[in-house]
Amino acid sequence: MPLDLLIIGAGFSGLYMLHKARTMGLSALVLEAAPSVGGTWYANRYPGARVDIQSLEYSFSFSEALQQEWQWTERYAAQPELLRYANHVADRFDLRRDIRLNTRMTSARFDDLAQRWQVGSTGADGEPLAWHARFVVLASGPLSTPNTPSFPGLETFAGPVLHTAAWPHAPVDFSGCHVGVVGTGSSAVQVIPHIAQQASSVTVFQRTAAYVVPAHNGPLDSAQEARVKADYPGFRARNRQMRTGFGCELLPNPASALVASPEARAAEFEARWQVGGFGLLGAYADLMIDLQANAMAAEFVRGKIRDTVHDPATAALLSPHQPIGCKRLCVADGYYETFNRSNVHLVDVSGEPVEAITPKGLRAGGREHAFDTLVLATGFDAVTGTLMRLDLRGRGGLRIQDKWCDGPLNYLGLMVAGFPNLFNIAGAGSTSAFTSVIVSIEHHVDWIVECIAWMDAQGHATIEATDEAEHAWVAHVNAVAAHTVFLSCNSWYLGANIPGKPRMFMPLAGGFPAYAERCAAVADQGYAGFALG
Ligand code: N01
Repeated sequence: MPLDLLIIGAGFSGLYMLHKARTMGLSALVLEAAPSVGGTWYANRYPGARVDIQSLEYSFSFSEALQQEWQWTERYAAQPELLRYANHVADRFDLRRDIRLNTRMTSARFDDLAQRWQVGSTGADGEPLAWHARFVVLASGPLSTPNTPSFPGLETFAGPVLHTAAWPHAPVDFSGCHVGVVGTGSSAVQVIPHIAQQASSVTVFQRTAAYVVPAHNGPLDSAQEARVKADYPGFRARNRQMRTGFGCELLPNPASALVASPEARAAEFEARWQVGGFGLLGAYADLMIDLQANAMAAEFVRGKIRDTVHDPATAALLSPHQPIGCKRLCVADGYYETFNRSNVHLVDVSGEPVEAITPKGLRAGGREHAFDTLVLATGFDAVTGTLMRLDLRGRGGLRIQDKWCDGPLNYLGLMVAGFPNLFNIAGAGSTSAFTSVIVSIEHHVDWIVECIAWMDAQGHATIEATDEAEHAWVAHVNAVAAHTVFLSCNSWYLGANIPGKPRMFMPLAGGFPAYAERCAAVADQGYAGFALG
């Protein structure tokens, strides 16, 4: 008997997909390459790793019992607590019996005749295993394939090379070490302050300066927790009305930055800076759609950098020039302050890129910088990287690498023409990258199971995006992006962080409520834009 659903990945997406499938009476199995559930929160265990959205909002809403019983200790949970939460969910809903850990999916082919997927995997001992399923759900995460730049000489480095996205499980002791860190994105700004407290020296190699807003993390305020828990469903519903799926306690200001007085602007930015987190980008309605308005918020943050960093030359180097929020805003405490330490040095590699890693360090601009431990905080081959490494074939043997040679075509972010009965969670073409991803995950999973229930009720065996719907959707994603500041910098949203990757703006910047409405309308219209077999 084929399974109803084969789910790839046991992060938050895979866990909820399995739970929801079961509640609908569907047979489902999860394949997970890692030895644990938790996905991103299993792999990204560098010191300082924590979520950049408040835990009360970055958590499951599907079970009132779960959201009442779980107690977050901090405003922004750290990686160990998030991993405990994922494990708790797995236990609480008895999910483990249908999760195969240490099992990596290697291939998936759609069998046109049998109208089902044939999936190959390898277990921990390398033993090949085959699966048959009516539907495959890719719950493998948009940020799950680390990006290791192909620096010449990387393999010659004499000391340890650590990647933030594949951090060792044993604690790393940096005492007495001289550490080189490449990268200044979300992972780097969290890990650098921690390493700096332990290591003898830290040299940070910066290609693009990042905007870092404070989290003001601390113990979760019990009054806030009580208030939210008194009406958690209402809180979740209000968040689902937000473009980002979170932040309902600090509403976006509908006014334009361009008409506000300088004093009013400064006060608005300052108030949001004091709250911390992404709310700064909601200070004015035009910050993400108008470069002039955006520049006002950018200058406010540069002012904060100048106020914080004692050395003016270092402050200038740490000051970003791209529009704020164009690359994902970083949320962390103590990043800029770290550059006031005498053991922390900043090296600009924007004009003179890293030439080579040498046995004793790194060469850039003709100069060798010595260190004994290398930390790569160089991010991910985001959104498509994991799928493009799979042997994934749709109808007629169509390879995903051929289908996506110019970028990830998709419809609603959920399905790809030529790949029937293959659903993608939090993928290209959805708003997930701009939301609290758990809100997006719950939305995608609910849509998928409703779709399958409808297909079963109507007697359909297959569902597949049409080419027309797919092209129209990708055109819509591009058109929305064209009205924003997102195309004016090199970000992973665009695939620009990976040499040779096709440039296509992958996430939908239109806001979660409009996206959810569109998905619901498609379903209400009998799955318009899909071919049903
Ligand atoms: O990766 P990134 P990340 N030479 O791509 C640099 C989520 N996340 O792991 O900007 C020199 O943002 C690169 O430089 P540039 C979150 O969605 C969330 O930090 O490309 N430098 C950049 O500075 C986030 O957006 C959390 O010029 C090179 C850095 O490496 C996403 O994951 C925490 C280089 C990579 O930054 C990715 O974040 C962590 C090269 N050849 C991550 N190649 C939270 O929830 C790359 N770089 C808080």
